[in-house]
Amino acid sequence: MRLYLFEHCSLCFRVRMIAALKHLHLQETVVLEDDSATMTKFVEKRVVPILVKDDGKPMLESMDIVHYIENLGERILTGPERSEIATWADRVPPKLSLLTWPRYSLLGLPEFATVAALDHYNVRKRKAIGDLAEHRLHTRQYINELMPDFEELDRLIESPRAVNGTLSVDDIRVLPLLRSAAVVKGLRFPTKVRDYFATMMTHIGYAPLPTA
Ligand SMILES: N[C@@H](CCC(=O)N[C@@H](CS)C(=O)NCC(=O)O)C(=O)O
Repeated sequence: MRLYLFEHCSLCFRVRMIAALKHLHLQETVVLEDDSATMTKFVEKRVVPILVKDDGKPMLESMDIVHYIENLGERILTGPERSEIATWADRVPPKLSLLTWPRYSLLGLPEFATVAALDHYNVRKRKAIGDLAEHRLHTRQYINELMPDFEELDRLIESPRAVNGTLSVDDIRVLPLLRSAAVVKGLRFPTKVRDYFATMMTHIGYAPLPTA
């Protein structure tokens, strides 16, 4: 099976995470940010993650792909889910994107390997949220606005090896968002969040992304 992804994409990391937890090796192709042709070759729109299964059929939607992989062989996400975690994971991305989107293109990631790909991303994101450098100037304010969310998560984490004590879909919701947040230089996770992030990333064999 082959996963088409952007390195910075947290939804793509959901898929990489479940594959790693299940010790399942996925072939990976990092798509250049402006390479719409590769994405639309499988599906009618520009989107990643795309999982191309062994039978050649493409699959979309990160959580559908997670469930598909989870159901191959013995299940690993056997723990309970908590609605507070799902609510947290729905609430945080819009705030987080003001910190992360202006930074991803500074990290030397493979989807930005050409000037055209880099420009494509910067133009697209500027259209979505405005001037990226301007947003970086507001870093301290945005971090301060996010800290209550991380403090809430700190109170919710039950174990550094699973947010609810036993691995569950909630871990797939949370860890990729922490991986994204960790690109922000100056954002310091509270203790339990930091331990959870470090333990889980080591467990699945991924280094954090660079910071900026
Ligand atoms: N609901 C989809 C959303 C996927 C999604 O929004 N992917 C983003 C990258 S993180 C994307 O492909 N955006 C379109 C683009 O880059 O043009 C999922 O969970 O897989």
